[in-house]
Amino acid sequence: MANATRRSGNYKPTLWDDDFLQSITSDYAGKTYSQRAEYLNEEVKIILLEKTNYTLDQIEIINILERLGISYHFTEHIDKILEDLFNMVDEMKFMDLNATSLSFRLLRQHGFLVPQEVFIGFMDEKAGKFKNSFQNDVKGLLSLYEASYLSMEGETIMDAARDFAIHNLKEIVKKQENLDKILASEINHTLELPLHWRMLRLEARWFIDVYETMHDMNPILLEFAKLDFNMVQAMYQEELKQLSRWYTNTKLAEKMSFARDRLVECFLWAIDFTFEPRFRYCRIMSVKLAILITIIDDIYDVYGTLDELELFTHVVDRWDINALKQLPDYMKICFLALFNSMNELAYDVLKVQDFNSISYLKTMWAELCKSYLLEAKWCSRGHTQSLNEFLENAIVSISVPLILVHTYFCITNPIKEKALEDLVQLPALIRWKSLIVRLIDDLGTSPDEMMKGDVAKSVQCYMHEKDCSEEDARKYVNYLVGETWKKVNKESLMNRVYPKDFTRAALNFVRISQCMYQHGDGHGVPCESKDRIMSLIMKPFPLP
Ligand code: 0FV
Ligand code: MN
Ligand code: MN
Ligand code: MN
Ligand code: MN
Repeated sequence: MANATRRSGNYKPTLWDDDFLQSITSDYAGKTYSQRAEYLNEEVKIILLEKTNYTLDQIEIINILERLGISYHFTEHIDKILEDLFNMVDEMKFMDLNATSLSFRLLRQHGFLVPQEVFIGFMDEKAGKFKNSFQNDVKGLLSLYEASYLSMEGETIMDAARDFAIHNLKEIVKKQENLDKILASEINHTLELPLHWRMLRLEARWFIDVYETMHDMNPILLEFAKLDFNMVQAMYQEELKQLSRWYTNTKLAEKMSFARDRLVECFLWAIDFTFEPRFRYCRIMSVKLAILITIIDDIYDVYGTLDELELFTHVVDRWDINALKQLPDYMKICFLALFNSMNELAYDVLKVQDFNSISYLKTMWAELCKSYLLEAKWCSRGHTQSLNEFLENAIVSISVPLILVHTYFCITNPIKEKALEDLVQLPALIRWKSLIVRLIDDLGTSPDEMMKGDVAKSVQCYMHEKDCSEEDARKYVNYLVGETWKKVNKESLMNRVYPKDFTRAALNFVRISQCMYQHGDGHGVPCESKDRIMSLIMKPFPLP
C-alpha cells in the first residue's frame, strides 16, 4: 500500500489560519451594549403589539422582523398573532394581493395549512389564470412569487401563481425604465433564488442594507437589527476561536493534507443551520461533524485505495477501537478523531438525559461509509448507474441523514426513542431534503468532480440514461429540485412528530445547499465563500 498510486484533490489551502482567527476582536463582545439592546428589544415589542386591532399591520411587521433576522426574540408573540390570523382565514379572500400572499406565506412557513383556494378571488376562474389587472401590482406580485414557493404537489393554483408572478416581474424589470432602483434589485435578487430557499443569516445581512434605504423604514427596527447582528456575530467569533484551537490541536489538516481544509466554511454552514445564540452547542458539534465528513469523503473520493476503503468501512461498522491497528496510519488518526468526537457527543447526551446514543450514531456513520464505498466501487469500475439507482445510494452519501440524526441529539430534550427509530429509517421528512441537497451539490460540484475522476453524479447519470446533453440534464435536475421542494413543504406542514427546533434546522440545511452551491462549489473552493464569511463572521455593521 505504501506505493499505491493515489489521486489528488488539488484543493486550495484555507484562507483562514489559526493565527488570523485568534486575532479577530469585536467591540460587541461582552456586556457593553446589552442595555441598549434590551431597550431596543422592548421598543420593538411595543411596535409589534400596539396594532392589535389591525392584523395586517402586524403581518407586515412580522415579515420585516423575520427578514431582518430578529424575529427569534419574539416567537411567542408572533405565534399568537399568526394563530389569530389563521382563525380568520376566510377573510383572507377580501384582502389585497399583497396581504393575502404575505399572510399565506407566513402562515405556511409557520406550519399552518392555509388552503391554496384563498387565491381564487384573484383569478379568472374559467381560464384558470390570475387576472391581468394584477400584472403591474409590483408589491403584490413580489409577495405572490414568494408565497408560491410554499406550495405542495398538485396545487395547480400555486403553479399558476408562480408562472404569473415570474412572467410579470420579468416584464416589469425589462420595461419600466423608471422603476425604483431598490425595487429592481429586490426583484432580481429574488428571481435568482426565492426567499424560502435562502440562508437565513445571509439573507438578513443582505436585507438590513436594503431596509435602510426604504422610505418607510423604522429606525428602531433598523438599529436593533444591526446591533443584534453585531452582538450575535461577536459570539460566533468566540465560538470560531474555540473551534480553531480544537482543530489545530487535532492536527487533522496537517495529517490529511490531501483533503479539504475547511474549518471556516464548515462554521459558515453551521451558523445558518442553527443560528440562534441558544444553539451554541449544536453549532460547535456540527462543525466538528462537518469537518470529519469532509475529510472522510475525500478519503473515499480521492485518496484511499479500494482495499483501504473496505477496511475502513469495516472498522467503522464494527465501531471497534481494537481494530485500529489494521488501518494505515492516516486512517488511524481519522478513525480515532471520529470515534472521540462521537463519544464526546454521546457522553454529553448520556450525562444530561441518561440516553445512550452511540448505537444510533455508529449506525449512521456505518451507513454513510458503506454508501461512500459503493460509489468508490462504481467509480473504479467506470460504471455509470441509472439515475434512480445512483440516487437511492446518493441520498445517504450526501451525509444529510447522518447530520440530522446527530442534530437530533444535539438539540432535543427529551429525546424520544420512537421518533429516533423513525429517523434512522430515512423517513420522508429527511429523504426529500436529502435528495435536494444531493441534486444541488451535484449541480455545483460535479464539473470539478468529473475532472478529478470521481463517480458519475446525478447530471452524468441522467445524460447517460437519456443520451442527452449536459445542458438538458442540468435542466432536468433543476426541475427535480423544484418538484422535491413541494414534497419538503408538505412534510413540514404535516409534521406532528418532531420538535420544531429540529425540523427548522433540517429545512435550513436545504437552504444552505441552495446558496452554497448557487455559483459553484462554495464548500470546497475557498474564494467562493470568502465574501460571505467576511460579511457574516468578520465584519460588523458600523453603528453611530
Ligand atoms: C460535499 O462535498 C461535502 F463536503 C459534504 C456534503 C460534507 C458535509 C459538509 C457540510 C455539512 C458543510 P462533495 O461535493 O465532495 O460531496 P460528494 O458526496 O459529492 O462527494
Ligand atoms: Mn466528494
Ligand atoms: Mn463523495
Ligand atoms: Mn469517488
Ligand atoms: Mn459533490
